[in-house]
Amino acid sequence: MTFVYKSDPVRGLEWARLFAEQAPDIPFRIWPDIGDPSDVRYMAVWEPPEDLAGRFPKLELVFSAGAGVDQFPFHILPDTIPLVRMIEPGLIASMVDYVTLAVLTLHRDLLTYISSQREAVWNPIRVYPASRRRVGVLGLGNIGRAAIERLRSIGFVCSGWSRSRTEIEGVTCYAGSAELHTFLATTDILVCLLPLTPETRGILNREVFSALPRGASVVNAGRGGHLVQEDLLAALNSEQVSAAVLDVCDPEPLPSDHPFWRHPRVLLTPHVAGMTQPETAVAAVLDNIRRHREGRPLNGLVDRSRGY
Ligand code: NDP
Ligand code: OXD
Repeated sequence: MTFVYKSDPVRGLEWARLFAEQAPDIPFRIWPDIGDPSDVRYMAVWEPPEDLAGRFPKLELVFSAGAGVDQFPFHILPDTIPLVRMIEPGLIASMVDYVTLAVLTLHRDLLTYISSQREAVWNPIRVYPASRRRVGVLGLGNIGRAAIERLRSIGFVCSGWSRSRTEIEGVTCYAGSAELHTFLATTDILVCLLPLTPETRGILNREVFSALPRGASVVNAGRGGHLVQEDLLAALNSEQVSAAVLDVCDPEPLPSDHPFWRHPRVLLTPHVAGMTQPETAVAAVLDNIRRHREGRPLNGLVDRSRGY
């Protein structure tokens, strides 16, 4: 009943140590050293091999090495084998840190100060309290809700938008496309924490930017496919959108001549907003293996018809 890990090999060594300590009965292997494929029961993988099910005939359970599963082609996995996305506190905490950093960067006009500094210009801008800034979060899942909790503790006024109706105390929550525009109209800093699905692809587009108050700003820590890049450039150029913090783009990496690299009102990071942390991820994975063995519900089971 081997567990195969196919993702960042450096963190894989930490997974191996943690498995040896906490689950010595489960042989742990790092791709491509997989041993006998017919011994493999479990796998944690970011980009799966095309012939996944054929190569591992006794596979019982597959974990995405991250929270997203848009990189996973569902058709290669029979419906009988559950696919589980990563829900683990270390990854969530790193995402919350990034979203906080991005929102504060925009709230405190840091991109303007970086440009001013390069030009040796002393240019103070009026400071407003966080309580005057409305942050709207697209996606109220594990990460969106945790980010809102932190932002509210700083004083930001938060609202959120999701597919199904969600209630969060002290937060105005909107649901479905019918309520998207009302949500956007009251959002100064828009944060995308959605999964990438056919419904959410291209959601950060001209129509959405126009529905924001003039001068609003945008954070995308979901997926590059959420953003229509030319629409953001147009919105930045017309100053409908004042600035953007982007952790994800399409393609990754962006070509070196892409205008985002040098745009003074874009802050770009190389898809590092959150990272699965071995210590907490291994605990979450082992918990799910126990659940699977005992026939209990899995935490983070992907609904392939919804795409997340
Ligand atoms: P969850 O599955 O827990 O939450 C997803 C949320 O998005 C839910 O609230 C869901 O609504 C909502 N949603 C999905 N589809 C729609 C839709 N069509 N319209 C409105 N709302 C929708 O995901 P996580 O919070 O764990 O992760 C979110 C995403 O963050 C990941 O899928 C990934 O893309 C991104 N991510 C990025 C990282 C980075 O480093 N940049 C790292 C980790 C994650 P409902 O509640 O109704 O289901
Ligand atoms: C994830 C990611 O989905 O790192 O976990 O993007």
